[in-house]
Amino acid sequence: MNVTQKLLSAHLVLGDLTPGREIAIRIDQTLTQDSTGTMAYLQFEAMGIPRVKTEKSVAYIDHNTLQTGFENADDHRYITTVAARHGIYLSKPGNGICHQVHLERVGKPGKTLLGSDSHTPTGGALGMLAIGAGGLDVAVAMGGGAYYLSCPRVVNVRLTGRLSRGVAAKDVILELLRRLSVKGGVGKVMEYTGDGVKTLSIPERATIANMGAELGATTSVFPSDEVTRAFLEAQGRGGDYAPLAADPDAAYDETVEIDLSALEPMVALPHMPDNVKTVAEAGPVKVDQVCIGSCTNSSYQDMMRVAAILRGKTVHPDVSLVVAPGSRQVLSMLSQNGALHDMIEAGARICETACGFCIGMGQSPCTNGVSVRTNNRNFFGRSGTKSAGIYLVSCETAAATALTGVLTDPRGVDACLDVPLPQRYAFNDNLLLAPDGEGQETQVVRGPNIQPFPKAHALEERLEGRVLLKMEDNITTDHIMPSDSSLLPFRSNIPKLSQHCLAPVDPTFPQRAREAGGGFLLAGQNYGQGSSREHAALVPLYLKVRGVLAKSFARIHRANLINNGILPLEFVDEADYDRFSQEDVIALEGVAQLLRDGAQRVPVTNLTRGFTVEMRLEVTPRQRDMLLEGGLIRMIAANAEK
Ligand code: MIC
Ligand code: SF4
Repeated sequence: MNVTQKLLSAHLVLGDLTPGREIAIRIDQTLTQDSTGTMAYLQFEAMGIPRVKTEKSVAYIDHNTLQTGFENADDHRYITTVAARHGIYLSKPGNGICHQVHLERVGKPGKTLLGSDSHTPTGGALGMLAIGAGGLDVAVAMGGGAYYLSCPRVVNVRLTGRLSRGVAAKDVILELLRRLSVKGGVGKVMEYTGDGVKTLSIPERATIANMGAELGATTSVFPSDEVTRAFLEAQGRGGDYAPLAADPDAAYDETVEIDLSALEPMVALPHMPDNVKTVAEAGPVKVDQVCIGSCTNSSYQDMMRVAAILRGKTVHPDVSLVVAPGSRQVLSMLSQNGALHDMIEAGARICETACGFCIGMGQSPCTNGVSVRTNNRNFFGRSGTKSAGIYLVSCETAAATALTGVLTDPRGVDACLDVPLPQRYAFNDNLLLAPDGEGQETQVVRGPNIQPFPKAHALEERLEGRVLLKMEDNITTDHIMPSDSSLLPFRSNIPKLSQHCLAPVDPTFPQRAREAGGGFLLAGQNYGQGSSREHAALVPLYLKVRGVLAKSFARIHRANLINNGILPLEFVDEADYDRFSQEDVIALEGVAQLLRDGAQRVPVTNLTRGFTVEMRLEVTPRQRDMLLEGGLIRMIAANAEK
């Protein structure tokens, strides 16, 4: 078996490991972050389960830390109290970005982790099966329920050689994105093998596993080896180590070869993470801003390389350099060893250890600005400035660029980039609060910003409605439910969010959807890629969207639609997409009965143009029940009654 099969089979509670078939796995650990967590805990509360049933569940507060009003702080207080009441660990704001802290302090080789954040696969660096999902799926896992997924195909990413000086782990994943695209990983696990693996530290593996999310992959995994052992020991967690390796004769569904020695610094140009060129090909683009941090690139090793490049120099006069270390542990170590001083002296603006600029929580670039960043997504508008262009690079490229003011290949920098890994990290869990006692006496505090979430209703026999919006390929959840400093505070307020749904595609959409009393969406390939935010389903549900007609869907978003009773319909013949226009009125006849009968295709009639096409509605029996009942919560309630 390969590592993925070992992890899956050790946790399998339903099905067999045939790619494409539905399986269910037991979840050992969960994580939530605040911007998806508030909703996940409201849903967990609705299930009426007193105490989480996982080995460890952690609630992180790291996204909405820009407290410009009472809303974020209200969410923090709600999460703090709900965590204490239900046996969940709390990582306080200031402790760091969920994925970085989970890697340092919580993740364990051989375990499964389900997180309400699409970059949960970062944990794959430790030999975990770490998967991102919607908040509702995570709520179910906290209650001891299995996680259902389509059994992935396993890609062998065989690494040989060793990265040369100035070439980083980020360049490995950017190269994969260049080759495979943002949909290249859909339905697959990227499993890293080969001699090159042992040359990569855990934080470097984490960068690669993290950004596997941008390939659309179910997750990414590394073996757990001596490098893993050393990392866990240095974190004072040697006891958590367990070895995990593929069998010598392990089989894979596909193989991709990467010679680390042959890689060069890479950059993803605006506005898609797969729009990748070498830094040399991109040329000396003039830069206004450089932002270093995020769950992709904010480890101690990353930050020390940045400090080494900046030491004794000054940021270019035209550049604003922002540095946000990924965790309190990292920041604390930088402050102890003088690296922070080097950054400050060079002119870096040091930000809180949080998601910050990565999710548009501050540091929006200037009009038409060029911002070079180390995070994982450069989707249109995500930085908070629509006219800005975001370029994704490694920490080394970012730091070199900050000094020159133009996109710069870091291989020429005059600095020592060999950062010795600490024998012992400065760990301190005083901001990772353990839930004490039974917790049931804790009163859950809900502020006025916390509104009830919408629930679907049972599927009717006949659906009719207008195509409210026709969209192209690769629409992200940042398009569907944008998030920036003005909207993130309202993640527990669906009515408020609904005023901005799909606005980056068409600002008139929310009003038109309301006036039409709901309808359908029409999209191209890979609809709903990106973030795990369930809001991209909950808000359309609130606006009475009954189904999405698309060429294909991204994994997490498709699950979120079904969990919320919205039909994900796929064109059998992609050419049919062109036969539908915005404003066409369509109807689905007898759809509930067809589902009950186990049909995997349903007829969709275009009443405006007078034709009918077959569309795929390939759902498992469990998903069928969810759609018929009106979503996962109603299905759970119905099953409980039965
Ligand atoms: C993101 O990077 O887009 C986020 C913000 O972390 C999201 C979660 C969210 O929308 O709250 C993700 O990746 O799932
Ligand atoms: Fe936070 Fe950005 Fe990572 Fe999402 S991708 S978890 S917003 S740092």
